[in-house]
Amino acid sequence: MHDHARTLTSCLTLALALGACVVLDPADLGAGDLDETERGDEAETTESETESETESGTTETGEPEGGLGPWGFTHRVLDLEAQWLDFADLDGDGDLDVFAVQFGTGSVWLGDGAGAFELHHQLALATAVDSMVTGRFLGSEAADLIVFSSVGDGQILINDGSGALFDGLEFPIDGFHGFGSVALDANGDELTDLFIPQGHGQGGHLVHNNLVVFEVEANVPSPACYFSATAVADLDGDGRDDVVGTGSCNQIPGVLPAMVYRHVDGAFTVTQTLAGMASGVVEGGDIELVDLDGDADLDLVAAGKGGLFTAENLGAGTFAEPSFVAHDYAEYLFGATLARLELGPANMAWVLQNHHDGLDVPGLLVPEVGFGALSTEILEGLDGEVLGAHDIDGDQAPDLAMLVDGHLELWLTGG
Ligand SMILES: [Ca+2]
Ligand SMILES: [Ca+2]
Ligand SMILES: [Ca+2]
Ligand SMILES: [Ca+2]
Repeated sequence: MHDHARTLTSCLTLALALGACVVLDPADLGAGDLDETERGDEAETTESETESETESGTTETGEPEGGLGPWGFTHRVLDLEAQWLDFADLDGDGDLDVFAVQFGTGSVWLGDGAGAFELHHQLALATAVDSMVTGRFLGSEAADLIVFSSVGDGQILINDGSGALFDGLEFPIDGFHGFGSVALDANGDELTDLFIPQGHGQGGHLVHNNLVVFEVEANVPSPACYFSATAVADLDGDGRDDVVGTGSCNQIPGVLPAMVYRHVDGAFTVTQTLAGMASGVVEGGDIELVDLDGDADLDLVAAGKGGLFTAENLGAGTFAEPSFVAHDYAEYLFGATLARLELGPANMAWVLQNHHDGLDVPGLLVPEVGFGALSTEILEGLDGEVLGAHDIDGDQAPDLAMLVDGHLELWLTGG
């Protein structure tokens, strides 16, 4: 176990753009308090842990019925209830684990690398949670978390190295925070920093982390009224992570661009603005960076109205103007979540879902040769919220995670 007081500085000072500042007593984070917290959690969670131990090995493996079954995916309904969850390797064994939130309690479920999870640790949360970032906030190998609510402040959860998390500190956020922060290494020091996208014209904030002392390094404009999605990679190879973002507005203007943010001459700034060619709009949907053409440069994919935008990375973090590839899944207009899967070796496709009422059947978008068109398959039997695509079973191909009636369900690539 790590020395919990090892690297915590004498205080946490978090000064975001609007001047919020919190200073905490390091005694609040001492090892004694952790032990007390752990004992308390154990006492409170004995029943559910026992339940988990008896049921963790009995995750139901159903025969594929619709959904991704025709593409060779195996369906699993897990005995893992949550209002919200996300994936990260929390015990450092290389297998993805789950951090799940249910009624104010956060639970760590350790993955076995084959699609089953076992309850490992629980703690009470100070805030509601609808997004999280993971990273090396204290410089230790194990991933720490910062969990966020779109309507309130965040909370830092420190990992003891085994995947047990203990209550760290509040992470106050001023302003709208509905689309989640992203973790990145903005200065190459291998400590995890944050990019905080906001709304209401508040732009985005690059927040530098120095052992959980956070300070705003740069403020940048948002692509539109709101950031709707962001993606991170070191696009220009300078050792500092860069950001691409899309935005949206309540009233759609003529052009909603995607923006590229990179470090130029020591400043984090907008280096490119990309508007769609076909419709003039790159709107509201998810964005990701993936190599589409096999040249090892990460290209850009964004969900737009009635299709996907793709933009080729020309090298050094500069993109060609986007191309629009229409699909015929006409109901999926705004705010679409994209989850990239592989239907075979190097054969990518996207599950597309938006969150509008009554539209909970995701569609599968399959590129045709040369990416000139996307065929659409309605995925009957795949009801629920798409959580994302992650390689959960360790075969290097992404699996699909969904939240269905408050339970985690998986579509695994392997048998
Ligand atoms: Ca793990
Ligand atoms: Ca860079
Ligand atoms: Ca490429
Ligand atoms: Ca997989």
